[in-house]
Amino acid sequence: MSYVDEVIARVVKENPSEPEFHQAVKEVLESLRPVVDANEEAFRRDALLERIVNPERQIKFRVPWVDDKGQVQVNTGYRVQFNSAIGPYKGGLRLHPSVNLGIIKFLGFEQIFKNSLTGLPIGGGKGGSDFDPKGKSDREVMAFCQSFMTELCKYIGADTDVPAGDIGTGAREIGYMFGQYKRIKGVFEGVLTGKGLSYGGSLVRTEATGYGLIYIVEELFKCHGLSLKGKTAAVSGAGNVAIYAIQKAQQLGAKVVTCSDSTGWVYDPDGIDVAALKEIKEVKRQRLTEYKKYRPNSEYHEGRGVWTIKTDIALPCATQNELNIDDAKALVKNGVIAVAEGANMPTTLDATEYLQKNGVLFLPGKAANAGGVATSALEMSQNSERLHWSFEEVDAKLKGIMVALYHNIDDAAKKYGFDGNYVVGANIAGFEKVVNAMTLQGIV
Ligand code: NDP
Ligand code: 2IT
Repeated sequence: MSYVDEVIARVVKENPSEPEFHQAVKEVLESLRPVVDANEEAFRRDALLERIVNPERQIKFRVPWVDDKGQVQVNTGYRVQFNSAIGPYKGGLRLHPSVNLGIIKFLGFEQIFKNSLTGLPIGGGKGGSDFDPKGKSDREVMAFCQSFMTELCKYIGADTDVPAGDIGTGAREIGYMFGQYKRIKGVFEGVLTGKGLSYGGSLVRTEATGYGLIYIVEELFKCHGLSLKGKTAAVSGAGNVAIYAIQKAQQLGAKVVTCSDSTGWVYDPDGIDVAALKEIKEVKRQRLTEYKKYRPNSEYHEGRGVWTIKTDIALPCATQNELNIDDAKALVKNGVIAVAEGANMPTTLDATEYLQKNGVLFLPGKAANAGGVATSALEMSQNSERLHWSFEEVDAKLKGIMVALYHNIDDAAKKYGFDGNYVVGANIAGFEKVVNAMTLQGIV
């Protein structure tokens, strides 16, 4: 059996009931075959792949908090510190009832390669809890965040592990967590990113993942003699990533006609109204059923369906495995040109393969959504030098990072004979830097 196959089999055996983690490991290791085959003896001797698929540390803890009725609730908290070869652990905190160890491990594993691709000195980590912020009062969210941080603060720090937002964790949650960290540790430091602008946050961090997604699609299009102007796009999700992807796509002349949330989806033939979407989701925290009140010409449908609409570009920005093989077939049938992942692993493995085989330009999440964590690293830099950069300065740096990232993965794909396969390109380019750092640091 090849080394890659052996390690995949071992991961599946040793981590039962973690299908998302298996999926992420398979996708990465499969595409590393050319590199691993070329270095098999040395990699085997150093157990390189076994080390890369095993987190350096995983922390699981109890999070008790009191709800508004005086009832004690208990959630489970996680932080997986996956790989610190190239910098302090860095990655978001997901708050969603579906969270379990396998999901946090898949996200942490992806984060290693994504963070490497940004070109910045950040290692890979991820955390979160099965707490559901939906329908909770601000006081309850604060109670949860304070209890969560009371335990998490023992393991993180500005130079060791720097969490940030993800699904369910936005500016409000980061604020409560930062306040509690500072109170317990007595230190004002850049221990979290995505902070408010009044206490050390960076301009553009809120917009960064969505903007970065569109910047890399713009570069992909440019290199294929295409333009975003006049193109139509389907977006899924209606959260942080989706909202700012829609905003930037529209600024650059594309028309985004869909968005979705966990219960339904919207089709707006005139283009999604971003101001209305922000009001509904960021301010009022309501469901997308409200959208029709702002835009009477739009349609709301229960369930899922954004990928059935004929568009030039598809941007999955909600969650893992939300674009399956049937969706991929519908997109191809409708002549989609490109799919770029704003979310982490939103496309199933067979759907990815189908899209690529049918000539669709496909940008994987670890490349396409890296603008968020890249800007988090820029927030860390600003915190370290105790300075605050302008919007234009951060935005220009973000754009530069996304353009360089595109060429990095494009070059890596070409170098190994997989021209145009950005999954292979991203995995190899991300892996090479981490492996180099691990090798130079010895067996740790
Ligand atoms: P948000 O919580 O802001 O938004 C998530 C959106 O997706 C919401 O509209 C939510 O619906 C919907 N959604 C979440 N879970 C499901 C589900 N199980 N089924 C259907 N819809 C769902 O999160 P983000 O926008 O921050 O994150 C979206 C994706 O992007 C995630 O995969 C995340 O890991 C990834 N990502 C985020 C980055 C960031 O900087 N925030 C950076 C890189 C990647 P509802 O409104 O009903 O809750
Ligand atoms: O998946 C991701 O890259 C994020 N949720 C952002 C992580 C970060 O540290 O900014």
